[in-house]
Amino acid sequence: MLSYYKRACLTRHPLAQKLFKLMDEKRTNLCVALDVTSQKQLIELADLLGPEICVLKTHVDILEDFTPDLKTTLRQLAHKHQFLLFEDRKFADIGQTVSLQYEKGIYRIAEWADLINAHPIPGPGIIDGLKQVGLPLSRGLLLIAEMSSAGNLANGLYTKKTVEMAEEHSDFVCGFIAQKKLTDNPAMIHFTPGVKMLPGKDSLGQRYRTVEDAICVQKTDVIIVGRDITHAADPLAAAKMIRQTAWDYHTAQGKI
Ligand code: 5BU
Repeated sequence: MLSYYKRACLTRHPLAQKLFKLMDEKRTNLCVALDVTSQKQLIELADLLGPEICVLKTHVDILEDFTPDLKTTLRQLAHKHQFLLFEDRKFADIGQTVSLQYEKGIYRIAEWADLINAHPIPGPGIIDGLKQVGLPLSRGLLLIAEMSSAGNLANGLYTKKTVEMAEEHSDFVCGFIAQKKLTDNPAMIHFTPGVKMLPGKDSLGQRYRTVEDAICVQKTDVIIVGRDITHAADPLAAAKMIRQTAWDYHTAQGKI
């Protein structure tokens, strides 16, 4: 197994290099999903949990009090605690439309988010549209190759074609949202949502695998954890525990 440091040397994608080095130096492969609806909550949690994470995942469109200065605050926190910002926008339209959704509108995602993701369903034009905006800014795109939710349609040939599409656009695509490792290409980073300390599901189709399963069995790189941290009685203690557990499993895989 290659270390994240070695993988940083094996990719020419500037953002992937940055993330691999950050994970290696900070010793964390935890991405926290802060699905909160007020800016105050988002900023407080980002500041509190920032030291534990490699990536902060947001859904800015669920904020009820969004103001444009949030992007400056998030960038300052990302710099202070050394994490990347990932807006989980799940783009899914034709190239022309997604390029506008990425660059324009009230959220101006391209200005502040290091990472974004997209459904490959529209075909490679979606990558070209996003790349046009993101490549000059050294941003990165994750393709959604698999989902965590019950009954989802992203499997089999769809997932296989997604991997091919990513490889063909590896100047901008730096990895996947997936439930397991999909390629041996060391440049591609696998992010896995639907992770908790204990397995289970929620009442709306979300399915959870454990940290151990995600890292040791499915061989993913980064675990995305939301409510197991944000809904814990002590979010910082939960984040510290999950971070340590995930890193211990990672190092036990011989990736050090
Ligand atoms: P949770 O609270 O740990 O269930 O949050 C999971 C987050 O990951 C949430 O923000 C989802 O939008 C996101 N997610 C997911 O759960 N499953 C997927 O397949 C994808 C994203 Br893609």
